[in-house]
Amino acid sequence: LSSRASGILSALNISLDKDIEGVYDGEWKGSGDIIESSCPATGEVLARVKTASPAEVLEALAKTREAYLHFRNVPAPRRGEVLRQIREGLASKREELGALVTLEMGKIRTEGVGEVQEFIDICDYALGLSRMMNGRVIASERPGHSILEVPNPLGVVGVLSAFNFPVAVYGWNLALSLTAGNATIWKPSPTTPLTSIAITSIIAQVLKNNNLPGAIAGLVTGGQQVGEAVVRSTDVELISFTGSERVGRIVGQTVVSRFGKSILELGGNNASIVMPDADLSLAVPGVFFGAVGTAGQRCTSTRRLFLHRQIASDFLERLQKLYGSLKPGDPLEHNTLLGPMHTREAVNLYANTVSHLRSIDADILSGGEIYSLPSPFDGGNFVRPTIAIPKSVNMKDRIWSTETFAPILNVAVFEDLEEAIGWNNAVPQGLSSSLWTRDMRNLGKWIGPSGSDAGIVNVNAGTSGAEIGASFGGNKSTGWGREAGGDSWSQYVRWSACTINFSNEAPLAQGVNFNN
Ligand code: UN1
Repeated sequence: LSSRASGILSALNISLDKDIEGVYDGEWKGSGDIIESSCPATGEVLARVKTASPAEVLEALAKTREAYLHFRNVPAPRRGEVLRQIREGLASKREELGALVTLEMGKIRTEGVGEVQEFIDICDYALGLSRMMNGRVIASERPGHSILEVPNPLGVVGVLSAFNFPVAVYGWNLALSLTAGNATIWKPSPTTPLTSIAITSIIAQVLKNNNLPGAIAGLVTGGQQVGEAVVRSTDVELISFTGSERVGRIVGQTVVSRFGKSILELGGNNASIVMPDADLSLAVPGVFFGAVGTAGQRCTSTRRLFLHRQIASDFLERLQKLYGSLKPGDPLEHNTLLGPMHTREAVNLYANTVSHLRSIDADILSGGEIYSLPSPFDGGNFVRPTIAIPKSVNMKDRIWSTETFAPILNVAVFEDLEEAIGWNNAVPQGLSSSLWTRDMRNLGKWIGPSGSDAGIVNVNAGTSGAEIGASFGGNKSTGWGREAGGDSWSQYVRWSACTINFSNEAPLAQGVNFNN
């Protein structure tokens, strides 16, 4: 193993003397299939991980339920204190965890560290929340009566997360779930097991220090079967799933068929619209980061760019210059902006979409090729970020309506804002969107009833890189889920409406008279 990889792993106490145990339910174990974790930049195998056997998943689910029965009675501010300690544990290893994300997922260092920061931020948020998860008192129509809406812990939350944000998305869910008094079982992406093991180890240590059961934050690594077992289990009240629309449809249907709750974060197909009055010195780099950041592998990545005719050629010239300055390289190096794609399959997806663009005679302004780099990056998954102008602007066409999880930006030129908003809204997905303008009339239209139908509607800020304070999620085929801030927390609790009669009478509501 290369020295850079072993240095990062040993800083996180991950020993590679033998296969690593990928299951935690209070104890570390793993006797299921072995999966290999590999480095997207070099192709080297980082570690072999022992995943959960079917019996171990069931055992972990049972332990998680048991842990919930205990944890739900711990007062919420005490739970907040546990989160504060988790926050401290993560912060003390922020750089190392960020580097591990880079090593295993492939995103560049600043983005790897950024996602650990996102977990830290949501812990802060959840700590505050632990003293503010308030219910309500409602005026009753009957004398001597009160109605309360009471939030109580919900149960077990199953988190199925994706490869592209192996830390932050689990963080959003864990922090709210724990504050709410639930136990959480995590099924991470099979391609980022080391990151999930490192994160779980830090949390497990905090739980231990507080004499709490480890299964409050359980981990089951593995493939499809492990995920299915969690999704099907009637012992899991809420499933939070991030991933493809195809799998999300199955997960959603499975959970609803057993009357469970689900939060779905599925595909994005996000557009940026640039008006003629936009400040291009902000818009050009904003679109550049949105389209190329994380090598185009965020749910929130900018995939569609709509330029007003007046500024289109100027904008594209500037954008192409930025694309031209990009150099692929070691994502661990601090000045690299372009890391590898996560897997070979992702490279194939990129290549297929590029050849589709060629087959429909799209104008390819930048990119379109797979890089071949010198050793040790010859085994890496590097592709050239691509800008293309398809001939058609029919958003029903496959090139516009499908999300390709790769750095490919499709461009169209529009005449007026209504047309661009129409295109923005004409695809099945509805995660993020952004408008670049200095005219507040455009802004008002954009965020209003005839504006963007996405869950995230930005102005002079790109489609990606949301903070945790607002709720995060998308509409339509993105799944309508909301995570992180806002009132997302209210999904992680069981709400009761409690009518309390403190009078000496027992009147019925609506004036119903049931006396004879
Ligand atoms: C994702 O791509 O799954 O808004 C999450 C963003 C990040 C989260 C992305 N804060 O781009």
